[in-house]
Amino acid sequence: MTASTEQKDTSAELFRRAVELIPGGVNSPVRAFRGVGGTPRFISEARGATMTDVDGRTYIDYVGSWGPMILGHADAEVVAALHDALARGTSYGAPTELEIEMAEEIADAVPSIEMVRMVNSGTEATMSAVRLARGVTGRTKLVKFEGCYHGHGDSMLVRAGSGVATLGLPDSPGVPPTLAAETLTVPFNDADALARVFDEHGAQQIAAVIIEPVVGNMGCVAPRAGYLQAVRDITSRHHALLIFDEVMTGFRLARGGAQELYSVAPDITTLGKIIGGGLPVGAYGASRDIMRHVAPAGPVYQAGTLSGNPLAMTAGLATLRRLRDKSVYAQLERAGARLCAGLSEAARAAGISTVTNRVGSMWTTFFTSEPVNDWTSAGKSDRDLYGKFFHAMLGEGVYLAPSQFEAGFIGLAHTDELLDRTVEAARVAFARMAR
Ligand code: HOZ
Repeated sequence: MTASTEQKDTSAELFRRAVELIPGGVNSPVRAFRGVGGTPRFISEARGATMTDVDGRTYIDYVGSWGPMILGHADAEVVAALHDALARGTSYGAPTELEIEMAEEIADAVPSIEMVRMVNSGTEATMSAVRLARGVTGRTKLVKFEGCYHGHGDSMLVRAGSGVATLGLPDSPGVPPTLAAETLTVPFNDADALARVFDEHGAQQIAAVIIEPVVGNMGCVAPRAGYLQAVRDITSRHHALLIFDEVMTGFRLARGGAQELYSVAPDITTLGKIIGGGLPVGAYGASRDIMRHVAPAGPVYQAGTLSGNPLAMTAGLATLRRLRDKSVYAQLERAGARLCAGLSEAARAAGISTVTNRVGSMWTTFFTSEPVNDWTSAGKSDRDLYGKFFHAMLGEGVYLAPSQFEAGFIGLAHTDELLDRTVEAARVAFARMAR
């Protein structure tokens, strides 16, 4: 290739600068591309279902900021609402009516939530939910599931999915062993294993069980029929609280999240992503009886200067109000089915073994021939093949999660034409991989 025809790689130049100043060159590990090799694309703008990098290459985007962009990037209504809000100031550190409207919207949508506290990220929401569960029950132990990820709080970084799994890290240094010992782990989709942990560790010690009701952080993994109800029954029997981490699934799988889809009510729910419409946000909510323990109503302390931030509330409300129209979920279901059927067929045609898991608009293609329903089976996926697929798709203009252990997200801006283009790109990618 002559110098004049060489493709510019401004992303690589920016990454070289970034690694000098930011650990690993990124502000969140997975986006460093270590799970797939190569250097991350630096993004200059995004619109609808596409993102454009600093060299002007445009990609059909299935990361969607890891879930929030259900309406698509730079949605006109969200942007207009934000413009309007910006002119009135960006943060007050004092209450606003917007926060009440957000709480009303969430309580109206999510069956088990009567009261809600806004925070600034999903990590903050899960940390706060676990503290609340411990405060309410007076017990200390937490049960989580192998490969589930609930942010980077100390109690949750035990056998975690997402970036921890992507980087193949053992449990993180910096988490005090005494605290890690308070977290017990069991396989997802195995109700007997959960029952055994309650038998072995004494129901009196276990404050809560935290679960992604549909896992996104080992790739997309659905609960088996009846599994979530079994988890509900076991926790109720032992008077432990059940926390559904719906940071990914909330307002995505249904307006009321996975708990609406599967008709299972947790005690505490954590939310994030979509409820901020692309701005930093999280929330946790529960019955009045549980939430009255949170300060200043009760003694369980949790606070935040930017909590309920007016810009985040504005973007979130503009997004959530559009999701009141439940036909959006039928549209997302159709889009998910169209994409995943196409991807599976394209892999089959190329003779490549894949399993594509999907619930609504969350999906993952695993490179394995066995069903993927827990961390052990997800871990059998061929990550080298995923990396090849990822880069072949990137070359064809499709931006997938740069890790096997993350879900893909479809939004309302993914038109049939874009979905079909993605399947065509996959045909090319799989054919290249099969050579
Ligand atoms: N770990 C998050 C998704 N499961 C976000 C990763 C990122 O933003 O890089």
